[in-house]
Amino acid sequence: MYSIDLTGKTALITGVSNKRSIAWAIAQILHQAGARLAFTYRRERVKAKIEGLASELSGSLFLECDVQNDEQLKAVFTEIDSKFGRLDCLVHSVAFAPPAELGGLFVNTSRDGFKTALDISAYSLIPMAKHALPLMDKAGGGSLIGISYIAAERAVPAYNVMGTAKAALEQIIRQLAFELGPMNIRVNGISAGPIETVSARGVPGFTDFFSMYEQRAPLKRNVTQEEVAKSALYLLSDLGSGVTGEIIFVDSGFHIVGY
Ligand code: 1JT
Repeated sequence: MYSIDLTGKTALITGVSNKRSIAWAIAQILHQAGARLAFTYRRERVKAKIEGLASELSGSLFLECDVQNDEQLKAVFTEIDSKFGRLDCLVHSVAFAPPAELGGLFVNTSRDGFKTALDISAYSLIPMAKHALPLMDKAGGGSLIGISYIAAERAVPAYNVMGTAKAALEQIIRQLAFELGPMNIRVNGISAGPIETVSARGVPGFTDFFSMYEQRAPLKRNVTQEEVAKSALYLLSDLGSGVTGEIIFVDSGFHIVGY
């Protein structure tokens, strides 16, 4: 019999900002599987919110981490090493682009907007993997995941520079999978369908995408955070042991449709 038991394992979860966050659904499912969790938050204001959410997840660590800050990134892993002594799973679920970059014309993408979007949404996985490596090596291996979107490989209106960032993220996933494979560290991505998170709600035209999936996707509905979390659990646990460098679509099958 195969089962998922993460007792004695530890996971670092980035990108929880509220109860609708994809990362929050992943945190809950990893907790149910028995993992000890560490959360990073961007600002002190968000810390209280995450601590409130995670209050039932006893033994969790809460660490400040602006992914654009090298010292903070490093400190997160030093802290995990001293409190947990190992790391088995890492969830990269952070993305940002300045609001002006989404919804308008892609030709108007600013140099600063491009730098910010790619720095936060794609580059950040590289130093995370670097610092996770010795901790995962101690544990005999590990599993990292990132969250992507179909705009990484197709032209999607309004998503603009975030599509550029997701394309970079997906290649970073493959390059890291190649480099960390010999240490038994797997790196994969989940390409999610549109989900009504707080960051998505602020995007002009987002609701149109929601109804398009209901009409065109094979499953004739949208996906939930929990459905993304179930695939995350598979990739982060031993069930995904032979899988690395892969991007799995959790999108009601939308990406296979040709009309
Ligand atoms: C960001 C935002 C990253 C919204 C995001 C995102 N990844 C997915 N979404 C939802 C979305 C947004 C658009 C879209 C489809 C889905 C907002 C803040 C910056 C980071 O267009 C088709 C625009």
